[in-house]
Amino acid sequence: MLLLHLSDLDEAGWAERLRAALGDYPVVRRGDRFDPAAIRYLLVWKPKPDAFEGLDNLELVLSIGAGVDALLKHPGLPDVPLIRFVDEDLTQRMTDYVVAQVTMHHRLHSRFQADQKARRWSQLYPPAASETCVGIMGLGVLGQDAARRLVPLGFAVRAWSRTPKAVDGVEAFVGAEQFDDFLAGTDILVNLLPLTPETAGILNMETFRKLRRGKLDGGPAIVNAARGGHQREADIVTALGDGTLGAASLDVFETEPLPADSPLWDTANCYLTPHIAAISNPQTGATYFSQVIADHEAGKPLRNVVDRGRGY
Ligand code: NDP
Ligand code: OXD
Repeated sequence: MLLLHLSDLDEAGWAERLRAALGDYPVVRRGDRFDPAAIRYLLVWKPKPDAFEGLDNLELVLSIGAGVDALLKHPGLPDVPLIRFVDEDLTQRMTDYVVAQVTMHHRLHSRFQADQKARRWSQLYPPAASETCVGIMGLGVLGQDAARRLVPLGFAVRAWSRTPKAVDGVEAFVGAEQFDDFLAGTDILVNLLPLTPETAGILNMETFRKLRRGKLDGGPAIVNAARGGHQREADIVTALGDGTLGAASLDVFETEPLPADSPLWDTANCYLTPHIAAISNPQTGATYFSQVIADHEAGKPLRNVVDRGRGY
């Protein structure tokens, strides 16, 4: 039996699609009557503290999110394989977001918007894409796709990962020892890292000061589409105020929803979206998770199992 435990999501819609995809296999929701001991699979998003109580025969935990940082911190998480969501539709949406923000900063959106507001005619030519370097932190499923879509647009693309990764047309940097070199040539820094103890707070003033200056009018830009825990928001406000950064696009925040009194709301050249860069689509999600269950039932190898030691 599959149990859905989806907070802040359309659980009924997911249940309907999963029932259609799984045929005869029973799917239940939290409010339904069922024997907890009969639950073998749990599909979760933002699990409540008691989410795993009584589920003594659980075989797999299925995460509707691609990122599992919060789930890994859940004190009740049992020691069974944890499968994260990896999906073309989600990947496409994330790349859409990244490309939109990168091209906006490359074409100096902040500068020309300010000129328009001031009714100021002031010609300034943005650098060519080939003169602009996008540095992507994280060269996993999402980082690789974003890189592959930015290269044909003509950008110089570099990326930083924990272990060596090769993507055509992308200059690769690896590990802590190459982090500063990676930053030194980056004009637009894109964060697509998982949130782990090693990556928490990585978007901070020290990092911003190491980015390349002189290519983008107003200063380098950052794009954070990964997790709020990666960013030091006070540093972002300071860096945008003193010119260390020219612009920032933030989809995720230290506290979500972003509190009404956060200074980020009113910070110039800071572009905020409410964690909508890439949603998990129930239609493709039902196909993915029903296939995971079918594979497991057939004794086939599991896909996209989270490595708890690495934290992603
Ligand atoms: P992956 O696990 O596929 O990729 C992670 C990448 O980060 C890998 O290249 C990995 O290196 C690298 N990495 C991890 N730790 C370090 C480190 N300490 N130093 C350098 N590189 C490191 O993740 P995804 O691409 O699928 O997703 C990335 C994140 O995006 C998710 O964890 C989630 O938080 C976020 N996300 C946000 C969404 C939104 O709507 N805002 C939607 C979906 C995801 P290596 O290749 O060596 O393993
Ligand atoms: C995810 C997210 O991790 O939506 O999938 O943030």
